[in-house]
Amino acid sequence: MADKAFKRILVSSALPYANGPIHIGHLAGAYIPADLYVRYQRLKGRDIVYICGSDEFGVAIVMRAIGEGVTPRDIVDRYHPLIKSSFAEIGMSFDHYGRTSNPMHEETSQDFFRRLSERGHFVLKTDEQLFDPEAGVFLADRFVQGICPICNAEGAYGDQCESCGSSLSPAEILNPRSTLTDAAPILRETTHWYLPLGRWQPRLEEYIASHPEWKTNVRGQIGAWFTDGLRDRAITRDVPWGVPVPTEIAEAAGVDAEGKVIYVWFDAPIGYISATREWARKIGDPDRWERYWKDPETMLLHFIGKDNIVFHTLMFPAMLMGYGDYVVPENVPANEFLTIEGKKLSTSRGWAVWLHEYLEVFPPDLLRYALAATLPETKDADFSWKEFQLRVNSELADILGNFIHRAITFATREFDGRVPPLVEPDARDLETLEYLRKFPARIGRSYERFRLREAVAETINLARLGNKYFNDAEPWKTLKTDRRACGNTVHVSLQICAALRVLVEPVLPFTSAKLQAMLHVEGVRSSAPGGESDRPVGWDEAGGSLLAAGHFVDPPEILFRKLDDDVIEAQINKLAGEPAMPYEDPKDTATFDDFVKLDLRTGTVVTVERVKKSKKLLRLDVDLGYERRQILAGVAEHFGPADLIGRRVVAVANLKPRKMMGLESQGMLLMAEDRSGKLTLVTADGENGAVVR
Ligand code: B3M
Ligand code: ZN
Repeated sequence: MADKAFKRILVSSALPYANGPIHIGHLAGAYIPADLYVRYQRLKGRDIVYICGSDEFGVAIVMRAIGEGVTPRDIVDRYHPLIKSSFAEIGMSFDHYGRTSNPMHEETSQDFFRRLSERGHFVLKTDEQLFDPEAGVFLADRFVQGICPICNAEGAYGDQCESCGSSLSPAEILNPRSTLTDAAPILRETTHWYLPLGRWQPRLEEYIASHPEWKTNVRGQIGAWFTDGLRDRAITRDVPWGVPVPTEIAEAAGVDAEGKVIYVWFDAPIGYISATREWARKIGDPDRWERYWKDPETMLLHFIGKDNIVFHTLMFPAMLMGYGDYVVPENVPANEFLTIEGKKLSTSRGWAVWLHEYLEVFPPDLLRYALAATLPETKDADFSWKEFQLRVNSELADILGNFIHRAITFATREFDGRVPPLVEPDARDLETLEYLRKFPARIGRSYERFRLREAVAETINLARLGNKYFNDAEPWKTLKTDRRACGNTVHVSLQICAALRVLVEPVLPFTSAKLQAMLHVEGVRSSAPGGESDRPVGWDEAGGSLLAAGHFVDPPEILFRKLDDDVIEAQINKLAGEPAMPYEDPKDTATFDDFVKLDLRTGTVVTVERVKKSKKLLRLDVDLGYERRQILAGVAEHFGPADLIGRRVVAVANLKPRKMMGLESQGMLLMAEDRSGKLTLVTADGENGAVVR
């Protein structure tokens, strides 16, 4: 499969949820890698279409809306345009950027649902699901939070545990609470459609086995799913926001269609298809999308982050096979996660670098380059502002920018900006030209294998080669002693500049455009969507001689300015500083009677130990004067035993005991949580057992 020759390529990047802006973790996962790859392929002259769009359904959007007291529509209408424009500014070269609330998407998703239903690929099940008695709604996915049954971390969501990455269902969550009201959910009957993935396991195993070339991080995760055995996946939800289940299907099944929507992970990948259909309509060739989805000579590629692997490698392929006629993904080059300054990225703690904020300060190419050079391709990788500075200053400015600047400056000053002819080149000239000729294929090999970091490193190596050649040839000396040799050096150096103008385009498209404005290389293809794809000079030609003798180049402009320490410090401080978080909303009024129901007592912490196999829980013994209590507190990430032992605390002493990890918690300690999530202990003087009121 890996060697099959394809006629065309369809590339997608994961559809970002339109519930917040884009940050660099997103970029490093699914966007920068895809854009580099796509631009490379466009320069190769391949027939390629690049699709993305906003994922506008799902519980994540609804939760955000509830949190802000607005409608889901308000949320997506706010973030879709922001995401779209920041993508454009960083140079994402989508052929089309759609949104799943578009009519084309509803139509396409319902068509899928109907066809799979007609073909008997669904099962209908009525069972008891978690229901919030206070809010009066079923608690799908992220509406439930509690303890992870796999790793015992607290705060696991109904669909996924962010600590261990396990994918979960709400019913599996231990000690579940409603994220809407904090109520303990009750069980209530409801009917849903399921995709019995187990039926597809043999075919999926065969499919995955036919792709030994996939990245090991991807194959590893899939292997674990197969070992567990694929289970039925619910593909509908009781939430008021999503693609409606087609009424006639609900009616035929005797189910009330009201409020039943298709699960977001069923409709979102179909978003790739509906966006391709929108693209085809946009270019005035409405049927053209089918070629990219149904012709076996299409190579379908999904660029995603690691948390989306199961949906793209198992669930979506099963849906495509079930529908029939569709191609299945040829590769899913998923990336691992990006940390920032060594810490896990967290949007709620403000530990993130937001794309739209970055763009207010720096040019887009710097981030494209810095991220491409550190992509989490095989394991998690770290972004640090110091490394960003170092890459900009010592790679982009000192190597790439410097080489181009000195070569063109020399040509302008000593040869009136005209490319000198190559006359009786010496061994060094010939060797360098020969080396240059091989570069496109050499970098290309890395692109073809999705080794984008390597591709970018190789690209900079060409500028390194240029610098070395220029230094060794010493044209400032031969200028006086051997004008022919000097002209040859300038000739070869300008050819390297011209090659760079093409070869840096995938990673540095804006810089490449500036280079074009200085060098005026003729007939070069464009890596932009819908750009000049029929021109003679593309990737494969870039290593040849692109500039004829006598060709005129303009004086150079500075391509990269070095970044000063204070600019970088400012970014580091911003990251660690005040989180851009709102204060928590004021709570509803409580009566005095409500308040006095709580028995608040002062006490002293006498023992503290970590609870085995739990990242978050500490077990404490607290002396309340009249008795000792065992209290479990989910604060192990904030405090160690030494921070708490001997401390005077305030405890809720009449809270109904709760079991966690097999231990009973007989109370709760009061703490204050600030907007960044930092906890401080509430303390009190006086004797143990004093009543707080
Ligand atoms: N919106 C999840 C995410 O942003 C989801 C991807 C959909 S891709 C079809 O991680
Ligand atoms: Zn877990």
